[in-house]
Amino acid sequence: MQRDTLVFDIIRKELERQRHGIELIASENFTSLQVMQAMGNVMTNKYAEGYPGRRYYGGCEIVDQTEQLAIDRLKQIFNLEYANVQPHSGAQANAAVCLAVLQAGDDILGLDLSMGGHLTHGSAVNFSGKLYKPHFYGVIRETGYVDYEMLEAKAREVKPKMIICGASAYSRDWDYARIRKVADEVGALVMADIAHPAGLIAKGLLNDPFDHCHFVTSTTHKTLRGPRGGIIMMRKDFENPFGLTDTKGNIRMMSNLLDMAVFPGIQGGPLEHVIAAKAIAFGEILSEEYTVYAKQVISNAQAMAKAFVEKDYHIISNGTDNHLMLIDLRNKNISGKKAEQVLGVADITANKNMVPFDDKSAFVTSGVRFGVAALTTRGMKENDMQFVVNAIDTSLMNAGDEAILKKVKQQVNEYMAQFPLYPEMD
Ligand code: DSN
Repeated sequence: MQRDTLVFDIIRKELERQRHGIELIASENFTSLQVMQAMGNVMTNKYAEGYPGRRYYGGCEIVDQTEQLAIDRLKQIFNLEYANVQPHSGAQANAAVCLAVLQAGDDILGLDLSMGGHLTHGSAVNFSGKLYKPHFYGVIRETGYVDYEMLEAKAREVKPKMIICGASAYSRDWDYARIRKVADEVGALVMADIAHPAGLIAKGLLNDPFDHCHFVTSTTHKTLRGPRGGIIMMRKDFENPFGLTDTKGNIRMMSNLLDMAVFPGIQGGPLEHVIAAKAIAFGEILSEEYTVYAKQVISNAQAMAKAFVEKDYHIISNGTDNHLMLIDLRNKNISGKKAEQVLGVADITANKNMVPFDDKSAFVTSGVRFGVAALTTRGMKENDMQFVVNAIDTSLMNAGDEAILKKVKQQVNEYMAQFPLYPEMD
């Protein structure tokens, strides 16, 4: 076949875009070259429905090795009894847990999407809000912290089958023990979705959810810095408490029900090339180098938050424990939508985000979310955060001035040249 230069030229442009800009999308990161190389190889050719050692296709003995390695390394990172590395995404991981433990119409309780939660935690437009009966808790208006009293009151009122904790725009740590306590009281299971802070939890820099939550799910491409994908984990396997059975009517261990929920429940063939890349990323996470990285992520986020506060930006909860922060722009007279667009002109990539108790729609929003996982991978340190905040502030305060935005863009491009990205690709 002729080489498709049209597509490869576009890919090249994306590489240049990533190199030149300031990447602040909290859910993004830059994988290592070896993680990317593992994603583009012959394993993409292989069908491997089933699990290592018990597949529905011949010729799986080699891909079994990488999948087993990914499972073993993930278990080592978080000290687990069970890991499933096949979910194609975090949403699939959450869907599989729901399929394994819930019946259609069951009550679930999660953090409201408009308060920092996630689509798969019960949103009306997602399977989780369509198949199950969703209820929500929020954050405290004055402090921006999760309202645990509201969570407990809701749990006692609706007696959900599952309480979901975790968020996509929440900068504080979680009290998993408190959530488990009320869950036990009302007979609920607990699922923690740690997609955002997983890499920081891996290194003990945030509270450990595993002893308190029955299930823990994550993506692998945010702070974990692996390929795009999902995972499901349990520190301890257990017999399902709702008497749910497999197709033969047998009560099964949760590990078994979770495996069956991923395949054949919601997915077909696993992406063995991506699983090989997950194995590599998990190996990297076990290294001392990654420990240094994870600590730097938190230091950078705190330096960035401080610089924003000094410029009178309103960070929800007034700071951060993790890699991200959510900023309410209402005192700056610019919407999240406009901020995202203006920053884009200056080669600063971020996303508009609703803030708690927002008076604007999800398409406009009053807020913007910033995360530092990607910039930290590029080698930026605390003192670089001041440049980033200055560039953001200058852009937002001169939103209508093309000449100033062009100048900021030029400064951004020059600054980022100090932090080479994938030099091997030249
Ligand atoms: N889209 C992801 C995020 O940006 O947080 C969540 O799915």
